[in-house]
Amino acid sequence: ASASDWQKRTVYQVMTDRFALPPAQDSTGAACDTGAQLPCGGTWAGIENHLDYIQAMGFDAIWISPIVAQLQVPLPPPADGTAYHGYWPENIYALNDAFGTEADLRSLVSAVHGRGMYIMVDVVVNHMATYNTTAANAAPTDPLAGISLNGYNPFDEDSDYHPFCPITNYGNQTMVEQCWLGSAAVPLADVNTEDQTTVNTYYSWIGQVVSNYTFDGLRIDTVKHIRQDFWPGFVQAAGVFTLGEVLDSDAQYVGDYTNYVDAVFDYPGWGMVLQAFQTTGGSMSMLAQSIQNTSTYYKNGGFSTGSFLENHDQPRFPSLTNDTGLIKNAIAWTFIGDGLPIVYEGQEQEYSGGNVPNNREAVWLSAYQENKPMYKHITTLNNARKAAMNGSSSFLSTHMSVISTSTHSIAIAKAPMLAVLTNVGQGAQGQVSLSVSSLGSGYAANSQLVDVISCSSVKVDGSGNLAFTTQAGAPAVFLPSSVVNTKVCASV
Ligand code: ABC
Ligand code: CA
Repeated sequence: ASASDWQKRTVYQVMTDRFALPPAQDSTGAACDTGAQLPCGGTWAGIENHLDYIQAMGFDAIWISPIVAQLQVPLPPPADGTAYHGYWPENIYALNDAFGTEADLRSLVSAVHGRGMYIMVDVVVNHMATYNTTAANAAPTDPLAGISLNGYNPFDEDSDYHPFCPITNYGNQTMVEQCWLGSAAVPLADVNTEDQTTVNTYYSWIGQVVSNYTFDGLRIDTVKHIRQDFWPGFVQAAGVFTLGEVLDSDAQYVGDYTNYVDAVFDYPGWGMVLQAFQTTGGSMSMLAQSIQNTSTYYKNGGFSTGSFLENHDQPRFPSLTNDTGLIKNAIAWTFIGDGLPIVYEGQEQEYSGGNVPNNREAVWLSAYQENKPMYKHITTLNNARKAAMNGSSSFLSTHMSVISTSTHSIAIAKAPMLAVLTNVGQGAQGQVSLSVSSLGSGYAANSQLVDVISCSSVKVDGSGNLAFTTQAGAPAVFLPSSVVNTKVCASV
């Protein structure tokens, strides 16, 4: 599937080890201590068994953890834990048997496709993980001297890697590309992607992975850690949509990578969303700044971004605030804009773990309840986006734009959708009145709109202004009444 195919979708991020136990264990459950950083038992068969839960929330795509065979560390594990997350490759030609068999993976992919959904696989090509017996508790020396590359496939020789150096200065791009991530105990041996044979190995590998399992897209790990001109050949060999991780808050720096992969996670925008909604004193103008940044620095503006509030690397939003008004607004941001909306498993259950590893709670501990407030909120937002798309052929090609901002609110149009986000918070005295003036084209004077969050109707006045009230600090997401169907709001 191409970038434009993916643009019509919304994505649920599954961390495979933490989403669902295999069907046979499902009813008994299992404890999962996030702090222990050990495998908790989630599998591909488990995901397949709980696709209803994801699809009923309105998602039509999933992203799964990396699938390849992983480094095994001795137990008890070192401080950075074990490879339960899948980001410690050791053999890229074998599957991670902790997640199931090849048949299980094929079965998952075909079940996803059978529902008309897409599946994106996470891939790691910057490094192979190593366990350093000599330096585990010491300052890093040359870890390759303390490890064996026996069984690594490919890249089983020291010369397949950049000479050891830890990344100590993220401002030094050569160091970012050619030195090593990871710790002294688990150094992530940096593959020598300056070498053309190695590059070709990765290109043919990715082509095989995609065609062998018929994946629809890729989430690419550590994109800023390989030289930019490695990526176009990789993207071409993959032949499907590529969404890259460039972990940085600088929009110009991150945006530049959209010239090399199809899209990148909007990490700069994410930082601004936190600043807007983390407290009721947050800065709403940050959101306007973020929209300006994407249009300035990203290849196709916001269309070349993945929009998210949480992921497996960052503290969950409810660990920063427990104000449900703020949480609902922050989640709404993901869905009302140009970026591909992505929700990390557990957001719908209002999980509140902080930094890694505490943000990787097992979803089965929630019993997959579908009546939770955020599950319903996300469902509404997914349905609203679908309704906007079905109701207007130009929704996807229309860039979001700011209509107005005030201390506590911002009105953002992506016609026919009009969102008014606020950080007044849940404690704001009952109902709060907001008004938006000069809506402009797309929202004609006297037209009838529905706020799909409260499922109430409001009318644009004769001069094109909109006045409405919101409760408990909730966001408002308006659609013309003509495009609102009973799936979005049962009765309006
Ligand atoms: C484990 C433990 C951690 C422990 C660490 C040493 O070991 O869990 O508690 O601190 C995987 C696992 C992790 C594991 C790592 C290392 O491997 O998931 O649990 O950590 O063994 C990707 C993935 C991530 C994955 C890997 C490795 C890469 O999404 O899940 O981690 O395959 C860098 C990379 C980024 C990478 C991230 C973990 O590390 O660039 O691709 N993520 C600055 C740098 C960033 C850097 C970040 C690290 O620090 O600029 O490049 O990310 O925290 C902003 C600035 C940013 C700044 C942040 C902190 O602040 O703008 O630049 O980021 O304001
Ligand atoms: Ca590298």
